[in-house]
Amino acid sequence: MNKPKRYTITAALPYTNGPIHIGHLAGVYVPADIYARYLRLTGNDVAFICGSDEHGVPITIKAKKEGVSPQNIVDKYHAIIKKSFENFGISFDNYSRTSAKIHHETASEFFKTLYDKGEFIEEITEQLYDEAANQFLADRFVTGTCPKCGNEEAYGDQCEKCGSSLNATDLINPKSAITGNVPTLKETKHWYLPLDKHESFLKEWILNGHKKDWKPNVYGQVKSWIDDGLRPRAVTRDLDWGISVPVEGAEGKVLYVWFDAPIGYISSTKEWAERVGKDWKPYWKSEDTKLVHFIGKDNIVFHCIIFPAMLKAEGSYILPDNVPANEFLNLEGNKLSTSKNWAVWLPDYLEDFPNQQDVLRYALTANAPEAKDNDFTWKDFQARNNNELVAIFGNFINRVVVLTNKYYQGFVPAPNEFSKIDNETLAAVKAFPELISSSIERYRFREASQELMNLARLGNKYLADEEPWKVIKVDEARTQTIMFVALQIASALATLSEPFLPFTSAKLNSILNSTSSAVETSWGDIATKETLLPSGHQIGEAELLFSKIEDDAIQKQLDKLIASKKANEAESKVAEPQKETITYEDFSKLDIRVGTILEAEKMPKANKLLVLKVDTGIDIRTIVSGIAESFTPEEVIGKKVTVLVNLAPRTLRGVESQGMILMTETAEGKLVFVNPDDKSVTNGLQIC
Ligand code: B3M
Ligand code: ZN
Repeated sequence: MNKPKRYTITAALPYTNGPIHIGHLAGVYVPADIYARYLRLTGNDVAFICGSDEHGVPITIKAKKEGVSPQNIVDKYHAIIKKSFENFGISFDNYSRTSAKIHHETASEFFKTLYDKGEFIEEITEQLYDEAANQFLADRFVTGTCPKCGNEEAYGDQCEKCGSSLNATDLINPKSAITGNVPTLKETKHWYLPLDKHESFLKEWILNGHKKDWKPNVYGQVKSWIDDGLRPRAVTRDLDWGISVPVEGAEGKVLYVWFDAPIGYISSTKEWAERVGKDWKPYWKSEDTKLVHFIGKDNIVFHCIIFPAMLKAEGSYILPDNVPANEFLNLEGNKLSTSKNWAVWLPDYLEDFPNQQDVLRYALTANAPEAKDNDFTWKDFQARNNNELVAIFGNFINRVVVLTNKYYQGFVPAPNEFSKIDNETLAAVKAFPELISSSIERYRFREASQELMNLARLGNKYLADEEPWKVIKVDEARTQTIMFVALQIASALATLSEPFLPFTSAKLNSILNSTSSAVETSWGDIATKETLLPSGHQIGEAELLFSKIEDDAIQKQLDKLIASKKANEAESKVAEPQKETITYEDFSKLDIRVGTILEAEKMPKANKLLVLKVDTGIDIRTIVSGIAESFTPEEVIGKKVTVLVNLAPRTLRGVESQGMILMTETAEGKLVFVNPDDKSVTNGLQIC
């Protein structure tokens, strides 16, 4: 697209079923904020939009768990999340919520428009139903095995492992998340968005269009869905929490959360425009607007296929120019998990590291999961702070400010003749805005943050090489020039760091006294202006920008995680109650023998299953065993095992399993072969 007239930047609306953690910040909000701040700083018209996603099953489930109303839950977490964003300097122009009246109206109207245009299919189908809970089971109310990848914990609308978007009835072995029961089928009427009808448009727009510049992870996922063929998707649900379906004959039904939530971007924009006296429409309807959605990888299908199909069907909206979705961030080698409390919650972080928002922002950006899942470790966090922010950025600024105050009472000195090094250094500084811009505009925020650090490195090296603290003793004129050059670098850093380190940038601008219009520096000035901080300008006193993080502060965080791990183990250690007593006759029916595993291989497309050939002493037979997550095939070949040989055969993924290997599961969830001498096999563990 030509240079856009304005930008609409959206960041995924967080579910208000808990506070937010570093994974959310790294994946979505920090990159979106860097992008928005950068665009504002370079003089663009920007609407940076977000809000709380307050509908959907996760919220109802949380409310049920806590025995309070869903409203209660969303009010609580909306406030907490909003505060966290403010605390971390996420500079939304508007942060709304999907329970707002303006959103209910906008989403209802959107649905009505599509309904009136005949864009939906109305259909009565059999849906999963929990007889005991008296409720239809959609989305996260039902879990089961993903038909695509075999993940046994897929949800009714999506598999988080392979990213597939699912219908609840697609799940193999579905189970109610409310009661644990196996659901029955019951008829109900719903409205479907015929994605198949939009397939050729989506193909044209994404695959043949200019979307090849989308990130490979995003483009690849979208392509594979389109290649698989799209199917109609229900956009209504039988639930009592959400936006009522605004047509007749839809009593007791609400809009599917993924139908209403993306419309939340539009309602939040309307709310903002109303507040600041602007017209919202160009931000969503004008072809010269660039629309960019920042999301995590589990939201790709909704933003690249379903929402664009909705917008296209409506007819008057623009489509996203890019959807720079990130992969996931792990924490100390494990998947972030709310239920296992394996996370760093933002409110907790701020309590332990007050006023150190920029450190986390920087560590998360420098290590962002842009192209693949990445690991956050506290050691890396400490190193980013101590070795980069403190030792390079902070050290450089501190030296410049301290020496300027010491030698010149805080006044920028007049330079004398520039040496070759001075000229090269000043020229190198001028190249940085373009370098950083280019990375940001290609959504490479890690790279951009490293370029920023390279500028600080350049300053640090310049001072270390020129040694003004030595030169001052012999050559005052030369010292003036060195300090003048160093002050120009400091000024460039103050401006260029703003998108990444907004708190530091503000502090540095105040130290350099560069907020008044006479010396205020814009992004573009750095490359074009001869001088950023003119001689005679007076700067303020030195103040530390960053401080060293000691080992004990890091150990405290690691201890917290160890405590979470222990709590999880203790929870899962609760011994199963003893089963009912059986007679000797019952027992004697079991034919249990010692056997040896002769061969083992992974079952294709199933994460948990190994196909084994076992010598039972009476024959050699095939047994399919759910141990693939604990053992590689190589590890089990040759192992002596206990086998239940007269278990009725069962076919698993087309392979007949003729028996069962006896195993037990340790408190850490690791499967082990039954061998009471094995240290990890403790009393009370059940044979499974
Ligand atoms: N609430 C899902 C999530 O947090 C979601 C995003 C909505 S964006 C319109 O994964
Ligand atoms: Zn899957």
